[in-house]
Amino acid sequence: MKLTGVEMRRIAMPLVSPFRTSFGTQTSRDILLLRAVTDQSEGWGECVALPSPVYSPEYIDGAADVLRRFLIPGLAGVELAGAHQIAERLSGFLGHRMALAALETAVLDAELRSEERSFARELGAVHDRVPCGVSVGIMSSVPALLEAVEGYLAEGYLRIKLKIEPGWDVEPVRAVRERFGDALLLQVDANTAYRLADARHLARLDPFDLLLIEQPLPEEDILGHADLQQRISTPICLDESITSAQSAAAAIRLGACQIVNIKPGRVGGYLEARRIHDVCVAQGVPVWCGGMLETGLGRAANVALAALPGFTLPGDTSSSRRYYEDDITEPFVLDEGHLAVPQGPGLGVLPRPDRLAEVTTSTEWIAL
Ligand code: OSB
Ligand code: MG
Repeated sequence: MKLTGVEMRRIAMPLVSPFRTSFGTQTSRDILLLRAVTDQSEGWGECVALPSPVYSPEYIDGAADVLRRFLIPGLAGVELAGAHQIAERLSGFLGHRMALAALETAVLDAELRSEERSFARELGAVHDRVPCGVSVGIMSSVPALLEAVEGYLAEGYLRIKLKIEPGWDVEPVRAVRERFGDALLLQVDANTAYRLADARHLARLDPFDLLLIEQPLPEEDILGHADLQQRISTPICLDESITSAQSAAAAIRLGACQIVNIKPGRVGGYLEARRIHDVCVAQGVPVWCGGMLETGLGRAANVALAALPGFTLPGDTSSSRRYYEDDITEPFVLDEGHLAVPQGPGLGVLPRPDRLAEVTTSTEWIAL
């Protein structure tokens, strides 16, 4: 298989409601899509980089630049036995995992489509549907939060994740727990908003029987998470800190987390995501599939990944309508709290041409 070129396409997608986290508020999404064209077929990849480097060091224009200058040209003239050779081939270029993940995904999709194999089968999925949670942003008031959570529960979501930050933590958690009861699967995500000195404050979340607290401390503070875990009983789950199977193994060994959030974009692609899954299974650490407000393209691959056996907690794999009124693919629809794993070749979904044209803001063809 040889790559003949890659189309880089930017799309603008309004969100159905603003999404506020400890690092900022998103009201619409500016997304980079890749369409990889090989001598045999073509495939799609969605880059999860945000417009600015506030969740990870990557940002969309930076991802587009490194793809255009280094990653895509790095595959010129290369005969690939498969997409699994891409990461090794480009290993001289450091970092930029979200950019790399998008490229590897697009080529893997092309490869699998030409061989009529699905992502689910290729990754090792063992379920045909996956249980879904929903990530609920920081709200203007506790009543507004309770109303949002009530709506999501009515839709069937099986687990609620509340975004927290200093000033929006114990009270919203208490209110949700009191209103919806002890049986609700509830967890929180701080997106690095605390410091180890906040340990006593974070211990105030312990009585609420949370499934986990996601990434309380900064990305590089692995030892801080290990120390914090000694001082709180809520299990720590890492998101931002886990950038590879190697960093996952180290974090687990050091006692920095008991649970891992796997986001393929953050770790350089679905193949590395599967390696993290394998490391965690070997260590008895539960994993779940995170999300980056993906369109149906990224969601299709995430849902396939979430069907691997070690994904024992509901993921941030919500329905299309939680994010977008009109997704670019056929919408993912929640059925009794689950999404069906796509079974068709490759991602099993394609952008609808009319909708894609409507949301496209620019396209660029990189010929090899
Ligand atoms: O920390 O999990 C996160 C969205 C953007 C950036 C970071 C995160 C998130 C989410 C949303 O929590 C998850 C989703 O896609 O629903
Ligand atoms: Mg997170």
